[in-house]
Amino acid sequence: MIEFKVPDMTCGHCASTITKAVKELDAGAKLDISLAEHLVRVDSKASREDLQHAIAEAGFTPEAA
Ligand SMILES: [Cu+2]
Repeated sequence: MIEFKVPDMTCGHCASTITKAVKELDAGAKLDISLAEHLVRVDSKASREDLQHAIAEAGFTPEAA
C-alpha cells in the first residue's frame, strides 16, 4: 500500500481525476481515497515514484503521507 497526502484534492472531481491518472498507469490499481483527510492510498504494482508523477501530471501536489 502506497500512501500520499494530496492537500489540493478537495472534491469528488479531484478524486476521480486522480483515480483516472493512476489507472492509466496501472489499470489494476486499487484506490482508497479520503477527501476529508486529503489522503490517497494506492494498492498497485507501480512504483511510488511513478504514482507520484502520475498524480502530479494530473495537476495535483502529492506529498509523502
Ligand atoms: Cu476537486
